[in-house]
Amino acid sequence: MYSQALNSKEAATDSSPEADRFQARIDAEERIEPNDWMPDAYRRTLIRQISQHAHSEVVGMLPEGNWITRAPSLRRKAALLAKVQDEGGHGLYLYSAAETLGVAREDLEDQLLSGRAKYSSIFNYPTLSWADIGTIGWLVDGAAIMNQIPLCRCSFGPYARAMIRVCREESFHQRQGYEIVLTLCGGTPEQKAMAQDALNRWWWPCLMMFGPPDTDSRHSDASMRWKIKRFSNDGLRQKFVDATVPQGHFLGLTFPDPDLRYDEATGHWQFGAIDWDEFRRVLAGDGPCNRERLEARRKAHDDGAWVREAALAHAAKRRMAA
Ligand code: FAQ
Repeated sequence: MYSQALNSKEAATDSSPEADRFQARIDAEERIEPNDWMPDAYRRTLIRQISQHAHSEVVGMLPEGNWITRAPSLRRKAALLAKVQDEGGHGLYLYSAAETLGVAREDLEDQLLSGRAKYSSIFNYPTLSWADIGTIGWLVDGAAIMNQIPLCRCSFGPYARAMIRVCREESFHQRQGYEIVLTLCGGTPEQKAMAQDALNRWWWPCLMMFGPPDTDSRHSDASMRWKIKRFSNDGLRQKFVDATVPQGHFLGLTFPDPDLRYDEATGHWQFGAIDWDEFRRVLAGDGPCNRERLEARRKAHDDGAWVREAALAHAAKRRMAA
C-alpha cells in the first residue's frame, strides 16, 4: 500500500473542504489523532515513514548485537545488552503507532522480510571492532537524535508521543557511545587508532542517514507542509555536522574529509561532497551487509514462529473459557 509514491504535487491537488480544514488544524499546531479525518496521502506518508523507522530500529539491533558476546568487560556488556534491547522497544512503539493508521503489523513485517520495505541505509555497514560500538552510539544515535527531536513535534499524535521516550533513550545511548570512544582515545596508541579507523568508516554513511539532498527529496515538501518533518534533510545534516565536529576534535580525532573547514561568515562547518552513488547502491540492496541483515531478520522470524503460535493458542483458549 505504502509503496505507492506520494509527492508534493499529489498533496497539493487535494482542495476539498475537509482537506482545507485539516490543513488549518495543522497550521494551528493541533495534533491529529488516529480517528480524526485525514487525507489519504497524509495517512500513506505516515505509514511509510513510521514503518521504515520501525524497521530501522529492529534491523539496527543487528550490527551492535554482533558485539554482545565480545564486549571487553561485564559493565560494557550489560550496557550494550540494555541498549540493543532499547532499540527493539523503539521498534515496538513505532509498529504500534503505525497500526493506529489502519495497517496490520503482519503486513509491515512481510514488507520487511520480503525485501520490499526500506530501512535506514546505515545498518547495512559492518561492525568490525569494539570501537565501532562506541562510534555507533556517538554518531549513529547522535544523528538519530538530531532527526528525531523535531519528530517529537510531529503533527500526528501517536508518532510524536512515541518519539519523546525514544529520544530520551537515544540521548543516553549517545553519551554512552561517546564515553566508549573517549576511553579508547585516552588509551594505548592501538586503541586510539581503532577509534580513528571507526570514525573513518562511519562518518560518510552517517551523513547519508539524513536522506538525499533537498533537491532530490521527493517527500519533503508535502511532509513539511503537514508538519511531519520540521526541517529539511540538508538542514538537519548541517546541524549534525556542526554539533559533531567539535566533539571529534575534543577526542583528538581527524574527520575523513579534506574539505572540512569552519566558515566564519556563516558559523557552520562546510563539508565535502557526499558519494550519493554509494547511497543509492545501498538503498538498492547492494550495500556491504544488506543480504546478511535480511537473512538474520528472516531467521529470527522463523525461529519465533512457535512463540506466535503459543500466544495465539493461549488467546484462543482464554476466549473459549470466557
Ligand atoms: N536510508 O524524500 P525523502 C536509528 C528514502 S533510527 C534508507 O527525503 P523522507 C536508531 C526515503 O525513505 C534511523 N532510505 O524521504 C538507532 C524515501 O524512500 P521511499 C532511522 C532512505 O521520508 C540507532 C526516499 O529515500 N530514522 O538510527 C534514507 O521525506 C542506533 C526519498 O527520500 C528514521 O527513520 C536512508 N538514510 O525523508 C537504532 C527517522 N533516507 O519511501 C539502532 C524517521 C531517505 O520513497 C542503533 N524518518 N531514504 O521509497 C525520517 O525522518 C525520514 O523518513 C528521512 C527521509 C529523513 C529518513
